[in-house]
Amino acid sequence: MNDMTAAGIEARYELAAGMARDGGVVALEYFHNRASLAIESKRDPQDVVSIADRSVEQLIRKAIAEQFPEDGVLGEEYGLEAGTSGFTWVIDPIDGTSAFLAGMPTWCVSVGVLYEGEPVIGVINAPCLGEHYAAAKGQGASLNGERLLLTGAITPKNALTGIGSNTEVSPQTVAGMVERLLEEDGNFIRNGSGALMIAYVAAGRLSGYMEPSMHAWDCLAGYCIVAEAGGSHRPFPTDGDRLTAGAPVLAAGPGNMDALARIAQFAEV
Ligand code: LIP
Repeated sequence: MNDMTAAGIEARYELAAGMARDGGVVALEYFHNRASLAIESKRDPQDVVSIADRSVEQLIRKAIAEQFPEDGVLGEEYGLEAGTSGFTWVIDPIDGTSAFLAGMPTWCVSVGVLYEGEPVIGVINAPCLGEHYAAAKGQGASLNGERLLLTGAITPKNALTGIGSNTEVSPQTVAGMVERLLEEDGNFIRNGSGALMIAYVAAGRLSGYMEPSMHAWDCLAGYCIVAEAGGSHRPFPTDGDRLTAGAPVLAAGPGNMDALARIAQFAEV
């Protein structure tokens, strides 16, 4: 990584962290007043959105446009605006929208930055939990300022593994993953926010996280945090139209990738 790229990452890292926090403040206000939110279905009644998601994404997009107008931006609610700098922001204003609207605390604001398609910044802020995960390429990962360093102590056999699902994936595909995990003496959790569960992998709470299809805005901030904490992740295709398409997601703590890949059984990239 040359000095110019490193300087570009440093400048954006500060904004990403600030916008994840500021977005979290706005989202938390809506969360406390969620009874007044009009809930809309997107793909189907399991895929929901409200003004909370849109307001947070608009806030973050405005700040990026003011400071880095040459950057690309991809957000869950307003899609892709291509840039010219090589940097692309991937924003999930509220990941875990279903949990958010149901009054559960497992949701977060996820802000990632790619450079030439690679995750180089990841910030995930979970306001209800008081947790702020942050990482930048070569600078390590942290939770509330405390360094995250995975040791490989947890495995699918002695810890929980996150499994995500949504209506874009067949019930049989998800059931197969659950069955194979249970057959290998593991157990699973799904809290409705894939981004937050990927952050949990970086924090050593989960042996890994797998989901048959997620979008870049759901997972790439978390991928950066896991990598900088010493974990690993499956590649996520970001070239051309694949950046806005869904793809399988797998993040793993040290030593767990092979076992989790066997359980996930995702096709090669
Ligand atoms: C959610 C993901 C979750 C997935 C849900 C949904 P959203 O994102 O974080 O892992 O299982 O289907 O995609 O829609 O709440 O931002």
